Amino acid sequence: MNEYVQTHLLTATTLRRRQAAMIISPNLLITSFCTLLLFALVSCTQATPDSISSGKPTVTGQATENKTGSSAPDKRRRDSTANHEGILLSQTDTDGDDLPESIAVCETASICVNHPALGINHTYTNPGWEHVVLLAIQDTDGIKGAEIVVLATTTDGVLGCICIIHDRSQAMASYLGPQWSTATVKSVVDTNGEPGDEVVLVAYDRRGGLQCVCIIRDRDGTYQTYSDASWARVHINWVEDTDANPGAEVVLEVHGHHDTIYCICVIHHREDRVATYSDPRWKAVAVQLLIDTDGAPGNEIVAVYSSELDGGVSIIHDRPQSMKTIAFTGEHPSIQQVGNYDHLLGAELCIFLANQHTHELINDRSGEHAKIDNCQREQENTHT
Ligand SMILES: [Ca+2]
Ligand SMILES: [Ca+2]
Ligand SMILES: [Ca+2]
Ligand SMILES: [Ca+2]
Repeated sequence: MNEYVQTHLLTATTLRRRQAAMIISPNLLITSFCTLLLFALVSCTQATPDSISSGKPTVTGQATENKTGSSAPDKRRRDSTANHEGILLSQTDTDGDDLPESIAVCETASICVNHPALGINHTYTNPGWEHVVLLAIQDTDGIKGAEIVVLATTTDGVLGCICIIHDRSQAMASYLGPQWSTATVKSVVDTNGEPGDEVVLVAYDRRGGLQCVCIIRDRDGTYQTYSDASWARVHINWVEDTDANPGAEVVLEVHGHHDTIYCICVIHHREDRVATYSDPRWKAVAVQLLIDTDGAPGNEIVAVYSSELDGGVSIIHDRPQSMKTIAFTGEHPSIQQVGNYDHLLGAELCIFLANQHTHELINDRSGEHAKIDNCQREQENTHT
């Protein structure tokens, strides 16, 4: 559970990242990419029928608004050494006047917003906070000016809130579910196609039990929770569009209890539904990449799975909600290269079969796979 502790949330590099999935779990992403690049062997066996279903989210919650902004001059020293995580300093327009404000964590438990044009500071804090991490500075409400997303920890060492500072109105919206003891923000990105970026997070209770994957819709001050009794652990490495409808989908790799693989589940926040993809052959499964493989709208979710001796590749078409699994008996295929081999829309997957020491090219459109000498394309200058 240590990986979920909020102190591991962010690095200073977040400022430059476009997506919070990258922002907040750089290690996870790196792992994924390494898996891809190193052509790690993932093993499994047969391909079988898919189980696909749709679910509904369970609960909604609401923010509590605090007018905690103050215009007192900031006399406090910025303690940069105490804030080795999150964004340390940013110059971003927070009040919509097109002039950049200077936003920083001051001391360890306040956010200071300096308005050089006005010559004033706004300081946001709460008496119960011991530590704050500045997660993102993005528009979350659809109104001009960036909001400031922070994670506050209380003096008891538990989650104080995921708070969003609206500097324009000097208000702070506090998001905290009843059982949220720690939380990891995974992404701040538009998930519903409506103005403003949503905050995607995973919340845990005091014992480290999964509470929810939650999406804060700051525009109307609510959050939506997605959870299921069968979900024991979730990994979120991808928050990207999969259905060609506005807004990014949240791709979950869900483990059930007793460490079984439960599903690759996709949250469609725009429609408040969860698409569930699973296969009894998956003993281990990992999403390798999202890419269009069929030439039809929407990126496919490409996963490699393994069972004991066998393995395969599962391609999820999230827009039509279908899944195609290609199994390799006695092999643990690894994806070596992905690209447009046949010059028709959609990428092909070149895989390596270690036992036979052969390569195969998977064509998702035809559903076929065939041996290929190697993964080099005829002309490496062809677009991918
Ligand atoms: Ca805004
Ligand atoms: Ca939105
Ligand atoms: Ca979408
Ligand atoms: Ca597609």
